[in-house]
Amino acid sequence: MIDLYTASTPNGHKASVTLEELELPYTVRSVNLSENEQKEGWYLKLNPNGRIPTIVDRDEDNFAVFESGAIMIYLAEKAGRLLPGDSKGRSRAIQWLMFQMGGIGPMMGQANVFFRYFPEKIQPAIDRYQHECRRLFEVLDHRLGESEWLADDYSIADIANWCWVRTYKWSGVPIDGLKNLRRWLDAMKARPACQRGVEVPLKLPSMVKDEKAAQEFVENARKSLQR
Ligand SMILES: N[C@@H](CCC(=O)N[C@@H](CS)C(=O)NCC(=O)O)C(=O)O
Repeated sequence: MIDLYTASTPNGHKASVTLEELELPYTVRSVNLSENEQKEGWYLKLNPNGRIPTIVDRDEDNFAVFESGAIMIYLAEKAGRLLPGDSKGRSRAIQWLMFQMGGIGPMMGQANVFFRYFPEKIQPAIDRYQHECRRLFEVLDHRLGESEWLADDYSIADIANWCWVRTYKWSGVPIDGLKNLRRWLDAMKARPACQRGVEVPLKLPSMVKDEKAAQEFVENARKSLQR
């Protein structure tokens, strides 16, 4: 049994979608980011970085894993699925996973900070991160023009990138003209495990449609930025 410590964010969803796809039994412990619970001493013992997600594998002497990419690799290896066994196939999947960890995630995160959360509008910073996200989306689109999935078969690399890219409207980054990316986004969204995973720990209203929910989300994010 896996214990998942998480919140409704793209990095949290990477862990819950992976658990859903692998059909591994897990419990969910919701971490209250607006109350800064992720920086409490008990949680820092599991995740020294004080961020979500974290898993604890109760079957392996309560082994704790932090960093969403490391969690995905750990779970895929535990279940023996979603990460190829041969060294080149495994490397290809890890390359696209790291592309998300070092590119898509941090850049979309910063686009959100400057486009949505920062009280001052610093246009050059907004442009910088949104343009870089668009460039990264074009890299994905090119890859998806030559392959159905990012690596050889459906893998944790698709899950990691999708959990972020699906929120492109919130980051204010257009996907116009990226037809391969659009095809892949639709294919991912149609997977029942993906649908279930993004409702963990709870189903959020669409931030781009629900103004009140968006405002509340922005206020909480602003509080976190001030800490
Ligand atoms: N590199 C980390 C990033 C995790 C991360 O940034 N989590 C955010 C939510 S998406 C968080 O916990 N934010 C709260 C905070 O920064 O205190 C990972 O991939 O696990």
